[in-house]
Amino acid sequence: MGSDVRAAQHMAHWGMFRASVSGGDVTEVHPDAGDENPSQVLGNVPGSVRHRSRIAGPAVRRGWLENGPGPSDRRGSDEFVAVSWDELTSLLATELRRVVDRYGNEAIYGGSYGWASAGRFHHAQSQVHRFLNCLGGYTRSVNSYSTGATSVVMPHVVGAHWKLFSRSTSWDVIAENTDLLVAFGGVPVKNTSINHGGTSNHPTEGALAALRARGGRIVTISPLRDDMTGEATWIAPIPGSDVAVMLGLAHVLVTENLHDTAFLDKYCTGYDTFERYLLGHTDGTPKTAAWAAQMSGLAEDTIAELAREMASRRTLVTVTWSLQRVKSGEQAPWMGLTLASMLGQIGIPGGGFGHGYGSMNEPGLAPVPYPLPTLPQGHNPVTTFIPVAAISDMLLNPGAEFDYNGDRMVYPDIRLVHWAGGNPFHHHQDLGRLRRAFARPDTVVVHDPYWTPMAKHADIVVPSTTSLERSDISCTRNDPLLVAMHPAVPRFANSRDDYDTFAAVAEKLGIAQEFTEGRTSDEWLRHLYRQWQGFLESSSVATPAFDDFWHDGSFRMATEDGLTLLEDYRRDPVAAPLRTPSGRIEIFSDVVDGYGYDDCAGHPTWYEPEEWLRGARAETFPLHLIANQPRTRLHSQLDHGATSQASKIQGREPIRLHPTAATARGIADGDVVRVFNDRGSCLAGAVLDDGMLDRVVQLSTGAWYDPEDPSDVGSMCKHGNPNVLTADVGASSLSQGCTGQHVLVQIERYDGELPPITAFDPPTLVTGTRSE
Ligand SMILES: Nc1nc2c(c(=O)[nH]1)N[C@H]1C(S)=C(S)[C@@H](COP(=O)(O)OP(=O)(O)OC[C@H]3O[C@@H](n4cnc5c(=O)[nH]c(N)nc54)[C@H](O)[C@@H]3O)O[C@H]1N2
Ligand SMILES: Nc1nc2c(c(=O)[nH]1)N[C@H]1C(S)=C(S)[C@@H](COP(=O)(O)OP(=O)(O)OC[C@H]3O[C@@H](n4cnc5c(=O)[nH]c(N)nc54)[C@H](O)[C@@H]3O)O[C@H]1N2
Ligand SMILES: [Mo]
Repeated sequence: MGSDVRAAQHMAHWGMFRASVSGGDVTEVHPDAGDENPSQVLGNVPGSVRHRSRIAGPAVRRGWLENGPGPSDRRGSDEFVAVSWDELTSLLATELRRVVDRYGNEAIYGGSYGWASAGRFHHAQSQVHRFLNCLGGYTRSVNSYSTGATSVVMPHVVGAHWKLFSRSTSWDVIAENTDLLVAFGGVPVKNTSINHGGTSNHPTEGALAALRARGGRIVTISPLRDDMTGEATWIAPIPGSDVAVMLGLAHVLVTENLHDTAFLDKYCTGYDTFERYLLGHTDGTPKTAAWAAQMSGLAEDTIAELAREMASRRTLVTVTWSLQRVKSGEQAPWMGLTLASMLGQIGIPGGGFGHGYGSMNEPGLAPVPYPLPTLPQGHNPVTTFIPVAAISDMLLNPGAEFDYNGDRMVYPDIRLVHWAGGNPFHHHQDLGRLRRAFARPDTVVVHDPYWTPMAKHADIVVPSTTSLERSDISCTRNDPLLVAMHPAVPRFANSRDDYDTFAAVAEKLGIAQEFTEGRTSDEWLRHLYRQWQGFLESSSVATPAFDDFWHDGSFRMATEDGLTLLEDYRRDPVAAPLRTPSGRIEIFSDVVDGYGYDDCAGHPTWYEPEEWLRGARAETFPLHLIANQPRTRLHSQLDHGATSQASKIQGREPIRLHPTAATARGIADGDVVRVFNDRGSCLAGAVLDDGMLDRVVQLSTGAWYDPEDPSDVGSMCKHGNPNVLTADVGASSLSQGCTGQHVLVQIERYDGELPPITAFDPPTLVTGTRSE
């Protein structure tokens, strides 16, 4: 391979860059000149292509190869046998055929949740879904781990949820017009590194600075001070108490007659019912500032004064997505919108409501007004689905009933799980339970470039290329650039593009023509581009020829600048009604009320969570762990990269804790600690920080799950994955959304001998007798 030093242009979810290459790997990354604030996550890329954790060739779990398909608790501890590509594709085709013939397509779980890589054609989920659709369909998943509660409740409340992000008030409008930004969950700039499908600029920090320079004030409401960078007033309620704080603010508005009744009358429905609850007429508890202070640990005056200030200035209320990734997660965005409605500034530049500023590099960025090139996924005739975070429930309880968004549904009996581009051992809660769940199906198929814990739990392991090894086109809804992703390096070892793998399996199954339509991947890129071009031409938008685009490297699309969320609706609620039953903002939803759930009423409601500091569980597990997104990487991706590794303490994921909590436990900065509760335990490296509540600790997601004893499902994770601790429960009967953000724990100094990190070592791989 030699030292072929060039600089191929590439797009990752965390930014656009050029990659210098030598010896078949990336040696340096050069952020795109157009990016005003490039992400440090780029630092994980050098060395990633040929890292020892890459899967070098097709592999099959020994027990599966020897005994055939069937449930097995050896998943995750068995060794693997290296096989040829021909053997792998034959085994996979035969097994898919067996499951479809014997149990029907419903028995294949193809939800395959996960972020995979940027690039519209090689997008792993699109590939696996298209492939399985050609085979006759699969049980799918709906919603996301990101916004599981929001995506179910907000359509009832405002008739949409994506629109809240993709058509949110733009950063420019906020910088120019907002006087007071009240940010529940802060605006953590670390998270604005990322947008799905890539992102060419990072304007958040600049926008916040411009807002301050204009005299705007920022109030950040979060257990962690650094959820906001730069000058701001920091208010730290105990985690999980935000809805109580918002109710307290609302109570002050009503009792001091500061709420906008004209707005509530004209644009909302059901405010009166909500107000009776707020004032305590329905449950005997007025949600006063004093009550909210008691729930949240804040001072009563802090709440009352903030409410008055909010009513007196151009105020934007924003709620991060983290606030809905908890039990009763529907309530915070619903109540945030209700609070903004009471202030009456929705649809006015710089006022109103926002959801997800600082959660993703999407809210606040201008959207592209037309569709983007997309690989068609075909039609799935199987109607069975699960809310995405019900994976363990489904696998453990076939035939059991569950609630979801007004329906009573039944879990299918899954025989084969097919995953490409996701890592459930990153994303799911209660990993011990997940391991028991993954022991149930007959077959688990995983495509990944790396020996992630998910790949180590598979029966059939399909080595994928990384996006750096292939050509693709990237773009995303709230970014102007369509980008040519030029391959930076040759394919690693015996890996293959997922597309080529699916094409080979499709050939063996007799569905090659349906899947490939006779195109190679390069032909698909041209095809998708030309299709998109044709669509734009019909709207009189000029685009370059494919070859020019490919050569130039990018094409700048038009964007809709200067948006204000729900501006149209405010201007004319009759001409531009919301897609709710009433056409208005539903502070009270008859539909949700009609479901009769005891954990999600018809209006925003305060529900005491189980995992919180004021509950009974805190007597045993007295620290509130925030399992938030990692600053140093995207989820579990490239955890072995330089930026991620630089943050580790003795190889373990850093856990931040307050000096008071540390001293009480004899823990010093840099010590390794054991974090535990009744579900599991992990090691982590202590970092002392007084910018947090003293009973809060913070351990981000994403350290590769690394059990001390892989054959024991409850084994301690040596590396610091917080999902060994989190509860596998849905947000409510309405959404069943992911609740991984919060969990109560206890911590102690770890004085035992430190077990070595083995997460990035490939499993034992024996060479099979068979060859290509
Ligand atoms: N406790 C707790 N848990 C959480 C959260 C939380 O707040 N707290 N947050 C949740 C959220 S919001 C999310 S979105 C999820 C994220 O969970 P995931 O999206 O599952 O996490 P990733 O690490 O991004 O996994 C992507 C995988 O795709 C692989 N990959 C990359 N490119 C390709 C490709 O081209 N082909 C194939 N086949 N594979 C590829 C990567 O190597 C990686 O293993 O985690 C959730 N989990
Ligand atoms: N660098 C980086 N950026 C990312 C990701 C990543 O993995 N790495 N993942 C991306 C993805 S897929 C998603 S969905 C988004 C997720 O976006 P979010 O869900 O908004 O992100 P988190 O970092 O989990 O949480 C944001 C902050 O909320 C605060 N918080 C937690 N609980 C509470 C609470 O009860 N009350 C209040 N007031 N604040 C609380 C935490 O201190 C935390 O830092 O991030 C995206 N951005
Ligand atoms: Mo997410």
